[in-house]
Amino acid sequence: MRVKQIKLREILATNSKRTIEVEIDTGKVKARYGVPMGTSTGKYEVKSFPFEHLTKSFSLIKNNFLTKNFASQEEVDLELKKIDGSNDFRNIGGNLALGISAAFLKAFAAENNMEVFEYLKGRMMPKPLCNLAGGWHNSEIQEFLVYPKKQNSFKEEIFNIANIYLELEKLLEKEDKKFLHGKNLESAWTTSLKTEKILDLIHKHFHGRNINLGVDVAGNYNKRSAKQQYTFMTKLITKYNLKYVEDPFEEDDFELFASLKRSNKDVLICGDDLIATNIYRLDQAIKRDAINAIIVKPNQIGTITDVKKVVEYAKRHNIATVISHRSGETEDPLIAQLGVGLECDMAKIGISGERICKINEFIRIEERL
Ligand code: 2PG
Ligand code: MG
Repeated sequence: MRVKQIKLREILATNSKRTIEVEIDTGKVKARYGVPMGTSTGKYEVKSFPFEHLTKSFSLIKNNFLTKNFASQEEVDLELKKIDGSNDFRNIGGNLALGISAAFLKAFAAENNMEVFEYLKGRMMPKPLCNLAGGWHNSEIQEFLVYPKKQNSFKEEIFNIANIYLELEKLLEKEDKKFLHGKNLESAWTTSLKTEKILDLIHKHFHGRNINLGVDVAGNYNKRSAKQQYTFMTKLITKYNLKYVEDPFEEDDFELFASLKRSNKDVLICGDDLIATNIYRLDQAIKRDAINAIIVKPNQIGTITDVKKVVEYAKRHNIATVISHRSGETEDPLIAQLGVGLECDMAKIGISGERICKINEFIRIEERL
């Protein structure tokens, strides 16, 4: 595939910060991808830069790319890595790399008259993993999450979770005197209730509704020591029957992840910042038996090929794969296409507000399947 035109533009993300979008034109099809951004970014993610820092590397890439004929996604991504020369896109920027890589993926699919999930040859609908409530990004528990225990249809289960989200609003109205229907960066309810009170509410009112309960701790110890954090996590898991715990410890604490996993065999212990969608970090985690689930965020690693590789590697080692949005998103629904195309087990996508772009894309894909 040859590209006739490639453009970089600055657009807004859902957090009102500026991000980038890459658009390519092959003469036959046009494709574009808006790159998301994290708030609690892990230190092992590839480097991202603001638009004004990217223009120089972009013109370099543009000149190079306009002269080439790419036969596959792998070739595109290899070329990006070659131009950059580092292992974390510190030269051209991981956000720019992903913008180009993902725009190419869409173009490859479109040139073949296919949707991305079809082009990737996947057919499995992930289970939605949705945050109902949360504090801000530095609170004790960043996200209070639910996902279906069993799923026949994605649509049925996402509607079930949406009902729960709306019922939770009513409960918060009653229980939280300070509740003003506020939402956080991912449009989950913000509440002044304490961690255990929130878990209590969700557990008590919704446990019979085909959902499992989980949390994303985002490695925040809230002034506890690592040992105290371990005790706290164990208590929450037991008391509220948590089935999913993301980043309960800091991003270098493989050993603590491993002991939590050892003593909670039926709980998904998920690595987000711990792994940063990086196959070498995943390999370390596997060797230490630290996790049984992995968050997959394309912009943590910078190319579609590396996303595919990390998902395949995780699957080979029986690690549940969770494709995920970022707190700062664009309206781009690509993660839904990737979730199905790569046959991920779950998709962390929120349940309200701007998050519906991904949800509705999943609904459309399911209809096609
Ligand atoms: C997380 C995410 C998404 P951010 O911690 O898992 O929910 O937040 O994009 O800020 O890393
Ligand atoms: Mg996380």
